[in-house]
Amino acid sequence: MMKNITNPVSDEKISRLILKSYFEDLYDAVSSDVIIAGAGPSGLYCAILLAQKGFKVTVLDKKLSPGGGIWGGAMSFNRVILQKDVEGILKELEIPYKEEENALIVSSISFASSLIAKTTSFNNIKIFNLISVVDLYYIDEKISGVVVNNSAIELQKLHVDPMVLVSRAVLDATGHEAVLVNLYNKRTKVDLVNEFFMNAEKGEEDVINNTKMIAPGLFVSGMAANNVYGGYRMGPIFGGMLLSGKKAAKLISDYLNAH
Ligand code: 48F
Repeated sequence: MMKNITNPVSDEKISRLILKSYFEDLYDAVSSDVIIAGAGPSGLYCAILLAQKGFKVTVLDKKLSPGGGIWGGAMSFNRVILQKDVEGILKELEIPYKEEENALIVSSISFASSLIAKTTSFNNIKIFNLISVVDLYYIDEKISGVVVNNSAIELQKLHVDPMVLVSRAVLDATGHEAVLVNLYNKRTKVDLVNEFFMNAEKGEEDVINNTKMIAPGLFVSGMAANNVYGGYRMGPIFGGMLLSGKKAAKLISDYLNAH
């Protein structure tokens, strides 16, 4: 009988190729210029802009799918809204949109998948899902990387020691939880305020203004920034998240160029 597949791949080869490829990348990610914790809109867009400037970037997300809060749209209705201010960014990322009432309507599925596809198109960005940041790495009085563990191990609360990935700068883009800033706050008090009530117009301004350097080497963007500084929370509107990622990329590249 004629075979449909003329280049069959054995199970043994599948295992070998996957392990070799994955661990080559993970080995390479032991040291980067920037580690971004959280693959939501602010983290992913920041990664893209830093990679365009030539920095070596590692993106870590604890969940199965990168994309953070984009996928869910609004109350599970798969649409999100962006301000016309970011129309240029949507064009650059090749994300289709429709304009109505002076606002842009975007499918959350095309937004998340295009942002992820763009991120994975850079050789100098390594993206790892199912890896949780569990602590900060602090050397010479500056944040110098993160402590990580496998998310399944974290979920099961197994007693398995984590490992360190080093970097010259770290971005907390973990969304509402602001995980890294909270970890920093456990050792050195930061004025952590917690996000304020829902207000799209105020929250979207706040998220850009609150994108800052928290301590030498540690930056915060996106919803995490509003959580830290008491900015208003917001629903399925995402222009501020992209502009926060853009501001974080500028702050981080200025910091890296100066150190
Ligand atoms: O929450 P998220 O999408 O971050 P964002 O860039 O965007 C916020 C919006 O999605 C939304 C909003 C719209 O206006 O307000 O909330 O601020 O993505 C955060 C990502 O961080 C991951 C998490 O799985 C999510 O994908 N994350 C959280 N904790 C950790 C983590 C951790 N400890 N280690 C690694 N990733």
